[in-house]
Amino acid sequence: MNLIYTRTKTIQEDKVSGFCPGCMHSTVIKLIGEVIEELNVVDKTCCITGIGCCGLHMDYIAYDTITAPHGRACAVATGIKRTNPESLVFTYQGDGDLAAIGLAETLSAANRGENFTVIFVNNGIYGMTGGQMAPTTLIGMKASTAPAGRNAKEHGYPMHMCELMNVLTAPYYLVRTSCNTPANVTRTKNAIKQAFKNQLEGKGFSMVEIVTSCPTNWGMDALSALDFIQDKMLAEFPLGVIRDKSKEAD
Ligand SMILES: Cc1ncc(C[n+]2csc(CCOP(=O)(O)OP(=O)(O)O)c2C)c(N)n1
Repeated sequence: MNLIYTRTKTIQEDKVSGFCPGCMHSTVIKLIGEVIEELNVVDKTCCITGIGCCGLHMDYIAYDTITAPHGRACAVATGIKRTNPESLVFTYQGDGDLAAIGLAETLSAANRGENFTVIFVNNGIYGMTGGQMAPTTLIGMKASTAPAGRNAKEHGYPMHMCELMNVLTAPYYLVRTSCNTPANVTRTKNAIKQAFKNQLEGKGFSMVEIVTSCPTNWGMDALSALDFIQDKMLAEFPLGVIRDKSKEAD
C-alpha cells in the first residue's frame, strides 16, 4: 500500500487534544506543525501563545512554546525574535487576546515591522472563559456579556484586524483565510507557509488571520458552525490577501 499521509511529528503521539468537538484550533495547530516540519525548522521554532483555548496546545507539541501574559504575545515575541534572530518565532492568539486586551501590543509590533509571524485565530468570541463578547463578535451575535446580541450603538462594530493593519506602512503580508472547507484548509496552510518563509527571509511582519468556529460558545453543533462561518462570519470578514509586499512594484 502506498503511504499517502503521516501525522506530523510536531504533535506528540501519546497526548490527546483537549479541544471541544468542531473546534478548529486543532486543525490550525496541525497545519502549523506540518509547515514547520516541511520547512525543516522544528528545532529552531518558538511559539508564543496567548491566553485562552489558543494556549491549550502547548502540552502536546514538539517545538518550544512560551505563554505570554494575556494580550502580550507580540511584546514577548519581539524580545524573543530580537535576541534570537535565527529562530522562527510566531505568536498564536485568539481574538480576545490579540484584538481586545492586546490591541496596543499587536498594532505596535505590526507598526514596527517586527520580523515575526502572527497567527490570529478569530472565532468571534472569548472561548476559554465562556463566550464573552470579543472585538470580532458579529452584530446580533449573542455572547454571555451581550445576551440580547451585540448591538453597534452599545458595543461598537466588529473589528477587522487585517484592514486596521493595512493602514500601517510596515507590515509585509496580511492575509485572511478560514478552515471551514477542505479548500480553505489548504489555503490556510499555504498562507502559513508563505508567512513563515517571509520571516525566514527577513522580510518583516506577517499576519495570518484564520476565521474559525467555537461551536461550544456559539451554542451550535460542529456542522451548523461551519454554515455559520460561511454565511455570517465570511460576510463580515471576507477572505483573501489584504497585503503582499512581494507583489508590489519596487
Ligand atoms: C490579565 C487577564 N485578564 C483576563 C484573563 C481571563 N481570560 C483568560 S482566557 C480569556 C479570553 C480568551 O479568549 P480568546 O483570546 O478569544 O481565545 P480563545 O479562548 O477563544 O482561543 C480571558 C479574558 C486572564 N487570564 N488574564
